[in-house]
Amino acid sequence: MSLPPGQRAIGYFPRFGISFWEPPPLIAKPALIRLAGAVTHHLEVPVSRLAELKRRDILADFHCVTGWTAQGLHWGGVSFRTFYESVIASEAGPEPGVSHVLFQGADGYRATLALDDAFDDDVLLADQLGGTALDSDHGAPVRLLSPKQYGYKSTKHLSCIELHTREPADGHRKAVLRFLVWLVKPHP
Ligand SMILES: Nc1nc2c(c(=O)[nH]1)N[C@H]1C(S)=C(S)[C@@H](COP(=O)(O)O)O[C@H]1N2
Ligand SMILES: [Mo]
Repeated sequence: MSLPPGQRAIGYFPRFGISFWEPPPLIAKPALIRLAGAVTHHLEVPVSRLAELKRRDILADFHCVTGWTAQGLHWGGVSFRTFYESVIASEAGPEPGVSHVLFQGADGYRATLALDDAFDDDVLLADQLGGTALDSDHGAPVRLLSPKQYGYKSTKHLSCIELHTREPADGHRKAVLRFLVWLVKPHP
């Protein structure tokens, strides 16, 4: 696949992120995804539910806004749209007018997608990479994958999905994270 402007292909897929000097976060067992925000029922969904839903495989390049691209990654998981329709809509009861979704990771990382973008066919809740369970470098036990957007939208170690009826301030609570995100966001 051709690369977006300014990207350079590297022959591997690094662990990356704005807290890469810290170890991956500890994940409670069983791992849960909390549903919050503009929903009538706040609930926690076991990550193991993903095994019961319609599965989807994606072959995609992964572009970090700092300039590297890892090519031809093979992901497995459940499309976010499937998860929304079969779990969030029926069990959490979204309020009318949901327009944005904030994905939070167990390390406190936050990224917001417009609902339309999150419903793109290739946006996954990914729990597999290269045919095996996602490892902690790349976001175990489950991460968002939005391959048409830069990597910073693809929250790793997904712990909470928060619905919003307007664009939320997805400001990071740690000042150092806010600063690092501010550094990378102006990239075209
Ligand atoms: N929870 C969490 N998710 C995150 C990050 C992070 O620091 N924490 N970094 C983001 C950025 S900037 C990129 S490029 C990708 C990197 O994913 P990788 O470590 O699997 O290469 O994860 C994104 N998701
Ligand atoms: Mo990134």
